[in-house]
Formats: sequence, structure tokens, C-alpha cells
Amino acid sequence: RLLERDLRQAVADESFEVYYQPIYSLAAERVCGFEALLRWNHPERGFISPAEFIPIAEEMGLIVPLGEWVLARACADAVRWPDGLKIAVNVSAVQFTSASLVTAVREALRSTGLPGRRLELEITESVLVANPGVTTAILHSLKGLGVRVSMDDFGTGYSSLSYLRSFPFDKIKIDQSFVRDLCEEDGTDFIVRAVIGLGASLGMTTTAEGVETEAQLLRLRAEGCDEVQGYLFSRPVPIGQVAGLIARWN
Ligand code: G
Ligand code: G
Ligand code: MN
Ligand code: NA
Repeated sequence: RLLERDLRQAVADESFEVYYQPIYSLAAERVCGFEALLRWNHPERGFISPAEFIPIAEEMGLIVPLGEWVLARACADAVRWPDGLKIAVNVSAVQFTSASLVTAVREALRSTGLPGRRLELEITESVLVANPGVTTAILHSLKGLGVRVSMDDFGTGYSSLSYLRSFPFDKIKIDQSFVRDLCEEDGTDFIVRAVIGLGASLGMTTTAEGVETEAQLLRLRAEGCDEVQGYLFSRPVPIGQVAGLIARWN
């Protein structure tokens, strides 16, 4: 298929770009980090969403080199930001269980000089269900490098709440589907409140994703959510615009 051929070529040419979306701390009232989000500007089709090409990259076995490229790029960019700012990188399920993940993370930190405490890896619930034993071992190896791990898209998968207790996560990212319905639909407000409470009692930071309105922000603040992220603050931006965002909110 056309897309597959182009994807292989794009990985070889490194013709991707990493965009960054600010994460805002409600306690500190400042930007506390950025999430790295991969962008592919296809020569004919324009921007193609990672939601479309990452599953193909996984099938083709390209996700490991691609994911390692994002990791290295994001660490190299983040090491130049003020020391308090973290960088969050998404790790797909296939990349997470690949033999080279821990080595790639160690190498990205070593080659860029980024302290491990400034790197957060975001993984989804699907990783936990597939192979809990292997996952636990990998998570502990990553934590041994000082890296933080986040549960991404929380609430959208099939894992049980007990998973949160048995895996050493530092952060829960509340999926944007719950945030979108906040202040709208009956029920969702209670879910968001429950997840924030769960995070607090487990000693995990809670980050709400997809915050688009002042009303949502007000509710999240009232519920004691730690961090927020969404178009209300900024869309993901190219690296050239990051310094401006840091200056605006710090
Ligand atoms: O940035 P956007 O909302 O278009 O991303 C769509 C999906 O692609 C999201 O689920 C996001 O987590 C995922 N994604 C974006 N960048 C990366 C990446 O570098 N690696 C992986 N594995 N997923 C990514
Ligand atoms: O799966 P993950 O949470 O990593 O995906 C993040 C995705 O959400 C990215 O594609 C990013 O572009 C998108 N995103 C970030 N903020 C918002 C927002 O406020 N609204 C919407 N609709 N999407 C957002
Ligand atoms: Mn994410
Ligand atoms: Na998410």
C-alpha cells in the first residue's frame, strides 16, 4: 500500500516532526512540562494523524525505530528548557514490550544529558492487560533510571482499578472523553471526581486532558486536579514556539 511505502521512506528520511503541548500545574500556576506529539507532514496528503499511521507502523515493525527517534528528539529538545520542566513521551504497546525499550531510554538520557526525573513515559491500559508480569519488570527497570511513568487515556480501556495499585505509576492522565462531558452530562462529574480521589489516595499526580473551556478548568480546579492540558492553554506547537509558551505562563 501507498501509505506503507511512504511510511517506510519517512522513517528512513526522518521526515517527521515532534510537536509539544504544554501541561499546566494548577498548584504552581505555571507550565510544568510538555507532551511530545508526533507529526507527519506527507508530501502529497499533508498532515496525517498519528492515530492513523501509528497502528500501521506497529504492524510493519517500524514503531520501534520511530518511537526511539521521537524519544531522542524530545529529550534533546527538553534538555534546553528550564530545569523544572518535564517532557512526556507516548510509548505504544508494541514499543513498550520490545527488547530495546529500556536500552533506548537509557541511551536517550545519556546522549542528551537529560536527567531521568525530567522524562515521563505515557503508556496505555492495553499494555497492562497483555502481560502483567513482563510489564511490571519493565516498569521497574524504567524507574531504576529515575524516569516517571504515566497511565495514559485512563478510563477508556478494560483494565481493573486494582491494576493502578499493582503497577508503579506516578501519574494518571484522565482521558479527554471524560473532560469533554464535564459540566455537560450527568455522571461524568462523579467519574472525574472519583479518579482524582483515587490518584490522591495512591500518591499519584492527576492530569486532565482535552481541557477546552473555562468551565471545565474551574471544575477541575475545584475537584483538586493537579495538572491540566488542552486547547484552552495551547494546541501542540512546533519546537520554535515552545519558548514563547514558557514565557507566557511562567
Ligand atoms: O496528537 P494527536 O492527538 O493527533 O495524537 C493522536 C494519537 O496518537 C494519540 O493517541 C497520541 O497518544 C498518539 N501519539 C502521538 N504521538 C505519538 C508518539 O510519538 N508515539 C505514540 N506511540 N503515540 C503517539
Ligand atoms: O492519547 P493521547 O492522550 O496521548 O492523545 C493526545 C491527543 O489529544 C493529541 O492528538 C492531541 O493533539 C489531542 N488534544 C490535546 N488537547 C486537546 C483538546 O483540548 N481537545 C481535543 N479535542 N484534542 C486535544
Ligand atoms: Mn498521551
Ligand atoms: Na491520553
